[in-house]
Amino acid sequence: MREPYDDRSGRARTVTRRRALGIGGALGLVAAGGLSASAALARRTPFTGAELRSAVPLPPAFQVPLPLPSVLAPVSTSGGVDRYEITQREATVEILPGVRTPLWTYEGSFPGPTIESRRGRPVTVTHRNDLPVPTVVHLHGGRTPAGSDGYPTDLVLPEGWPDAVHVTRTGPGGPGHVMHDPRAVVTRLSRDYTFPLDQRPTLLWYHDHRMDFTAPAVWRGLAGLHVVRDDAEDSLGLPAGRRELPLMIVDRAFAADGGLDYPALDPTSRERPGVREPYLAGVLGDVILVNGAPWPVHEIDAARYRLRVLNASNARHYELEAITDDGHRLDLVQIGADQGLLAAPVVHRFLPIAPAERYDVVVDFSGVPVGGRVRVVNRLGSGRTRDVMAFRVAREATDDSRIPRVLSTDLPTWRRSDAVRVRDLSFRTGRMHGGHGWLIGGLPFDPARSDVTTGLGDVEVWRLIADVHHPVHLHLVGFRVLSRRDRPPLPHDAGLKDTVSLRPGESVEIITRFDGYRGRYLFHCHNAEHEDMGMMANLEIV
Ligand SMILES: [Cu+2]
Repeated sequence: MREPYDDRSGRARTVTRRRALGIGGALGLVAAGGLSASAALARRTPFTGAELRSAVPLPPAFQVPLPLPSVLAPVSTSGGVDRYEITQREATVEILPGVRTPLWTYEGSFPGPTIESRRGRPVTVTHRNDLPVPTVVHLHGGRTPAGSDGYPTDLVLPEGWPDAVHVTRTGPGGPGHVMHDPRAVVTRLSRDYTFPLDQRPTLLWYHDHRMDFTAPAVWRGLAGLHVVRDDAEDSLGLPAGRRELPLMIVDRAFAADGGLDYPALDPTSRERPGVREPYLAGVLGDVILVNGAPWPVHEIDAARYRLRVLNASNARHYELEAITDDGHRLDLVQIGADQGLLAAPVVHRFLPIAPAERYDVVVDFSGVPVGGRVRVVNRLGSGRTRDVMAFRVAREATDDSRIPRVLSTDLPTWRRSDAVRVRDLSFRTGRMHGGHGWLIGGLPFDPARSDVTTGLGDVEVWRLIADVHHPVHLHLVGFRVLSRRDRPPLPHDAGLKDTVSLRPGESVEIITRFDGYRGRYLFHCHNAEHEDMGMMANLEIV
């Protein structure tokens, strides 16, 4: 069977779009016929989740200018540390023209402000919580000491919230279930997060990671970018300045009152986690936002651009391509992955991107005539969700940028023989606290349980297996993809990753070395609804 994500397949657009793979259906099939039957069904769907329909009129595509998130100024740069302050607060912003949308934000905007940093220069961010619920900040892709990594029970409580020494989990549809996490480090009102940033330069992102409530918090706007740079990357001659564009892609849906729609069981995100039955496999919106604007357009020079793409959607997958209005497809030249530069460029015609993945891509617009338009489309979308954004070539321009044949020489080269152990980890649906859940190794997340314990410096191979789409993310470390379905990795698996997209029924092997810091970390599915409904596990480095 052809795969919707297969670069070599020209048939993706002929894949029948099923409205949703309901988890109830998947559960029934798992019970009746095991993983293979479920996977066979799921493989025909380009996504895992169900789509909300907006109740307000939606604007035409390619009218709103692409916003560029503001870069946050440090409050201090003394002592070799850059210090920042971010207030998490409610704000009302205009996302759809003429529509006012209340959000939860970092500093009043969505995306939040971007932090620009240099490799090896520590950054401390003081987050103040002025929201009505507890929060947790995680720097996705950061090589961060455990105390600042945003463990899901290390809550920052807002004013007036009762002292929460335990996490209450009632479970979607199930009886009460109380979890106690004696190791949680809870603060009130604010918390300092320190990031050493002793890591390869790349695009990171920060977002909420509160236990059981990450999905609604990110959906409401708690996400921002964090760039790490170094001199070696700066010297490569890649497109830079205004020819380097961060593109945070998300999908959202809008309710009749202009607010974001989300099928939460508890719309206040205070007590009861989870989403309504049709959305248990993931929440999809019918509006595509790039940097917080619906289907935006950006005026460009006829030149090369470096596009730093992040899929910050809760559950939606994209397979991006860039097409001119006369149907000519532009190459997507991948120069970097989640964890920085590749060894050498990889040319794609389409680029699949799962939730939380990043791709660093150069696109050459020099062949597009002035006045011409290039649309970025999602081959997995349909109707309005097929469009993502557009570029309009406004002027001729000189271009002295280049794409070196060698981009980096410092990628880890772990071999299977380096591994001191091999682990098998399944990512599947199942029962949790009397309701539906998403499980790793058959178990829902429990902060008090020991799942994976490894030694600092150990190299391990993990064999991951999925029922439906699960983008699997490890905190602290980057990894390399060794195989997919016992075959060599796909072209977009190149480089150093921190999130790998498991497709329905697929097994993927990854290899990594657990170095950096000791402590309690996590690995989890980055479908945010799955993550909230159990699909996380502890990673203890000793
Ligand atoms: Cu998942």
